[in-house]
Parts: sequence; C-alpha cells; structure tokens
Amino acid sequence: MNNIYKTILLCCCIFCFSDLLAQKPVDRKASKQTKNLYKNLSKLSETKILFGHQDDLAYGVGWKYQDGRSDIKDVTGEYPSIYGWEIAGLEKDSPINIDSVPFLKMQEYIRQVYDRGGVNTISWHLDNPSNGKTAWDTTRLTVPLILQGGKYNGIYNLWLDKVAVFLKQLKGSDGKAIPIIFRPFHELSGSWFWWGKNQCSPDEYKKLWQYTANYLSEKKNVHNLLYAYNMADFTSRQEYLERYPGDEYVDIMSFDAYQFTDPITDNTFTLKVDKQLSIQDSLSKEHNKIPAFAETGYEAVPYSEWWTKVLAKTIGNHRIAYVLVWRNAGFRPEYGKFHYYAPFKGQASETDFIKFYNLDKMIFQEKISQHQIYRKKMF
Ligand code: BMA
Repeated sequence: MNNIYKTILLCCCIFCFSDLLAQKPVDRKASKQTKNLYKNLSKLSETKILFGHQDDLAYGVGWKYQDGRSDIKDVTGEYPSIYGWEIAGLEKDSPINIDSVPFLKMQEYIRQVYDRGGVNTISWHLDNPSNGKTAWDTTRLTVPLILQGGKYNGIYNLWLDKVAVFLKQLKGSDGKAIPIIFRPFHELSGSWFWWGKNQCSPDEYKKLWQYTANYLSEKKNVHNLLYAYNMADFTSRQEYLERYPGDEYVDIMSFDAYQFTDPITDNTFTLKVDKQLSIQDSLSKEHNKIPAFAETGYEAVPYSEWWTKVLAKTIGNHRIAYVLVWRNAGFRPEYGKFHYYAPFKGQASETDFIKFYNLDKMIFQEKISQHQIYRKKMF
C-alpha cells in the first residue's frame, strides 16, 4: 500500500474511532438530527452559552400572536437561540396549553425555530393523573399509582400516548422530526408538584422517569428527544444525585433558580447559584452529560442591571449549554402583579440586556444558525 493510501486509511480509522468515543444521546435510536444536536450542544457548551426564553414567539408584554414578533428581538434585533414550550393540557385533549397557547400555533413556532437552526425545549406541568387536579395538587402520593401495576397506570399511558403523537408530528420544513430537549417532572427537589420530593421516594421518582423514557422510546418510537434532568434547590452533590435516574436515562443535567430578593442589598442568589453551578459543573463532567441552567429570572426585572451585574456575574466561567428565562406573561390579574422575566421595548433593564446580549459568550439566533447544530461536524 503506498503512503497516500496508508494516510487516508489512518485518517478514516481516527475519524471512526473518535465518532465511537463521541458522546451520544441516551436513546440509541435517536434520529440523526437529535444526535447531531447533542454533539454540537456538548461541544458548544465548552465555550458558549445559548440564551433562551419561554414562549418567546407566542406572546410578550402587551402583545399576543403577532407573526415574527419576540420581546427579545424587539430589544436586541435578534431572536433567542433556545425556546421553551409547555405542553400541559395535551393530556386532556385541550386545544390550548395551561397558559392559553394553542397547540397548533406552538407546533408552527417549533417548526420556525428548527427551520432557522434554533433549539426547542419542552416542559410538562401535567395534571395529577390520580384525580385530574393540577400539577400542583399534592394531596395524593400519585407516583406509585401510575407506574406499572398501579391503579392509574392506564390513564398515565393514555396521556403519554397523546404526548408521543404531539412529539412525533413535530416536523421541520425538511420533513425531519424536530429534536426536542424534553424536561419532564421538573424541579424534582421541590415539593410543589405531585412528583416532588415529599410526594415520592427517590426510587419511585427514578422509576417514574425510567418508565416514561422507556415508554416513549420503546413503545411509542419517539426518537427525537434529549432528556433533561431538572433540579430545583440543592446544596450538595448527594442531594443532586439522590433522585438521578441514571446515566442511561439522562442527556442533560440542569436546575432552576430564581432571584427573589433585591440583589443590591442581598447577594444570596449569586452565592447559592454559584455553588450550585460548581456542583453541576463537576457532576456533569463526571457523568459525561451536558449541563444547563434550565430556568431563571427576576420577576419583572426590577433591577435595571440584573443581566450583567447578577446573571452574567453569577454564571461566570461555569459551563452551561444554555440559560433560559421564563415567560413574559405581562400583568396577571390572578397574581395581582406583572409576571415577566425578559426585557421588552422600554423596560427598565433594556440597555443592560443589550450589553449582556453583546457578551462574547452569549449565543442568540444568528450565531446558532451559523453553527448548523443539526448537521454532523468533525471536531
Ligand atoms: C409558572 C407560571 C404560571 C404558568 C406555569 C406553566 O411558573 O408562569 O403562570 O402557568 O409556569 O407555564
């Protein structure tokens, strides 16, 4: 064999070997686009952070369902790079979700995001299958009742069937299934949801997760998901891992944390989140998972420099693939206050958000489109 052929063969071997070693999603049958998203997100997270916003295209403060509009785009000229969507309501065949977003519109937004190379993530504040009350109903120890052999297992399966239909029909203009970061049973270390820490044992939580993932992938052939494990508060590695369903069931390790007190006089948020990010940094490295800050924000952003002085500072050099702020619902009569987490045109933190947007690390739509994260790359 002459030298040129030897070199080509060697390159092929190195390429195949590195591909074998490369991280892969836990669903071994994950679609090509889902695998590529996983690898690219993992690689990007070494140096960059995607910025996300819940329900960004559906509504903002003072508007609803205006084609192409986004509060983030109104402020920066660019869309976010990751978008959160919520599917509570699907389980009871409602045409709209818990926050009144029509599922048909949501499907269309998810397609637009994928078509321009952005990322979609979905959460599910599903009702309590044992009594039809909301996700916040903690009056029953529901988890064991919906697992195999449980009284409400049939209902839960029916709900999963509906979710599977919805997830599978998410298709891009290229006809491919749209990869979704699926974040079920979120904020698991809190005790405000029926799957929370006071409502089930660690083992029951793990079983719920494993059952759900197996059902969706094996029974329903849903292969466009990356699974995101999501904590609320935690103070140690042990706590973070207590309910972790296992490396073969999780792609992304994440948590949620909100600013509640005035950051000018109280730095608890920064201290707490910095510590949580450190714990997650090391665990995600050890477990070979992608780390993320799945939900954060300061309701109504009353501190005009929150983005650079608190959020960017707190994130510091921690590794996260993305950070996502919650929805811009505007004034909520039921809460008697404004409920929004991203700036909008004229909002007090607008100028500071532009500084945050301009940070080298932050990725919004244009950069994510250039990265072509659904394509295979050689790193
Ligand atoms: C919560 C609030 C609620 C909303 C729920 C699900 O944090 O924003 O108003 O219904 O999320 O999106």
